[in-house]
Amino acid sequence: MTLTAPNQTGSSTKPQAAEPGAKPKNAPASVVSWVEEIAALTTPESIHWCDGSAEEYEAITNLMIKAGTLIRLNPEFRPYSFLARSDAEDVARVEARTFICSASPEDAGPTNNWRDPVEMKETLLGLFRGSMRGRTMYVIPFSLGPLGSPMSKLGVQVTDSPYVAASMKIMTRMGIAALNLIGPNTQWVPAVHGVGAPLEPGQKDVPWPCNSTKYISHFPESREIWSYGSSYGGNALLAKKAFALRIASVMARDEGWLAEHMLILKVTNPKGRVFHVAAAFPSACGKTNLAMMRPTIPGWKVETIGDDIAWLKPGRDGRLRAINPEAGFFGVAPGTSPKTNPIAVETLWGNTIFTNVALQDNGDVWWEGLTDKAPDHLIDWQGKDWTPESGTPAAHPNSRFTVAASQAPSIASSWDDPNGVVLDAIIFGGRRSHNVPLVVEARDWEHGVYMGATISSERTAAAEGTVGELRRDPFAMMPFCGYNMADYWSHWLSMGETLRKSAKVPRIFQVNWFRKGEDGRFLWPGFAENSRVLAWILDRVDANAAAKDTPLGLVPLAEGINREGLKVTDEDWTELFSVDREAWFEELNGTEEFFANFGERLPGALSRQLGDIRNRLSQP
Ligand code: SAT
Ligand code: MN
Repeated sequence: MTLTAPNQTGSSTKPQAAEPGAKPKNAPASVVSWVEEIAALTTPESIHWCDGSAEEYEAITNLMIKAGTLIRLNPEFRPYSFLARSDAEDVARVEARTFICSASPEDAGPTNNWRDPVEMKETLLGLFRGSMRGRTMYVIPFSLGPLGSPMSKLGVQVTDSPYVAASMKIMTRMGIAALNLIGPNTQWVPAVHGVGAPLEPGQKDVPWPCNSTKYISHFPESREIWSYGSSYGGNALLAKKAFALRIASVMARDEGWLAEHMLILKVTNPKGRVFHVAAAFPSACGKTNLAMMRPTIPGWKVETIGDDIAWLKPGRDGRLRAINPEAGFFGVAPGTSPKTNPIAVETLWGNTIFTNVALQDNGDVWWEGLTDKAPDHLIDWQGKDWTPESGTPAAHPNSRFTVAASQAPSIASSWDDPNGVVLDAIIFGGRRSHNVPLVVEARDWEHGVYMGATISSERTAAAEGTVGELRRDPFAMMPFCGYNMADYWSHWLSMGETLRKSAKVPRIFQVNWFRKGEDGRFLWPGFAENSRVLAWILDRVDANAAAKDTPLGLVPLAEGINREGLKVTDEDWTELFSVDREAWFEELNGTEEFFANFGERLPGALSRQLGDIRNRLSQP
């Protein structure tokens, strides 16, 4: 059997919901024939077409409570909420098992795991054959982006995991309304997900079925996703990193837009002027905290549009517009507290699926950092008794909450505007204890692309390698770019050309909240105080703030950022922006080595930018 990408023909009459779970009347022929093909391969016991209704969500979660996959939390503290505990081996995205299967290895590039698409398809067909036996296959039509928006894309995921089906209801616009948008000529992305745990007749299921063999495979040319063996996060919620970043980045390259690993903010200044900002940060840089920030400076207001992914496209006026393709947050729980992120804590009042956090004796959840003092007794993420003496984390470090974006008290009313919002500024961040100043403005778009391409962050967890070691994460897209990273940089450069021709181009900035002094102390308080830096950035956009030219770019004057009420001394301030030439020459040598991995595909503009910085640093 050969599986082909679905053809794009279908019926012209709108689908209508039938009995719960049944195939909708007039379901698009292209979807029906693909679903039949996958069912013939995987042989599920039954097929459930998701309509996306609240009743359906309730039925699926009830089913999981019976199966032991979900525990209902105490409604007194956490109404309409659940706890899921994963298999101990299935707790995070697995980059080593994530593949880009383009026809040519050069099109995947040196930063991706490449596999031959024909061989990978054969492997997957072997693994998926009969793999859904004894299970229900859920068919999940979804829209990435507001329903019917010209910037949105459609997809259909099949999965034999009810946990994935329920999570997709929160994370995307899912169900009959999305299916309705698939016409005879509509492009949609097929995504196959299987836990890889067929059931023999009468065999008792486990709460979190999965397989030790895992493949998260992307076919950029045929725009398909196949994922096997894991039900955790981006491995399984295929609308997220797999579609909205890896496949979408390829679509964006071909269609002239950008699919980015960025949060989106709406910011209003004291004069009432509204700005929109997109920002890319590697993991462990407080991206969710920034997305939900409550500013400390008077008169400024920050609202959330997205916390993880942004699709950016020039509008009819030529200006770059942004949408959040997702409809929910899949956020890391540990470290989220009333101090670090009060808005996230408020968002999680109810209607939330928690995965791998700890359970309190009162039926509510807990994780490290939520309160200063841990409760005396908990059930940990593996279902075992836990006390503060246990010496292990009660919640898994990658434990998560899944919650609708609309539930955030900080959500902007424009968050699902089908026309998107006009971007004024783009920010690139990283976690760097040395070298990188608190904030620098790029001289122009090309310099900004260099800033994005050279994002790097220090490792914070031993699990990721040596703590403190530098990890390069260009545009925070290292694991998420669906094609050659150097081609992606060229695409960013050419987008600058396009934007410059017809309109105002967003200004680009680099930030670093994590610089340390000689004494090892953080020089900047971070968290909500980052609103002061944001204010300078937006004052720059409005041409109200002065800046000083340095070899690295434009930085604020000492009085340019309001430090009232902060313990940041004048010496700290100087250190936050100090440039150690020797250290910077080393930094540039490291960047040059990194760039060399891309050979001839490296855009000349980036080598030129590097040379310019070296020259400016060499001047006395
Ligand atoms: O699991 S996700 O890919 O959704 C989140 C992450 O690991 O970045
Ligand atoms: Mn992310």
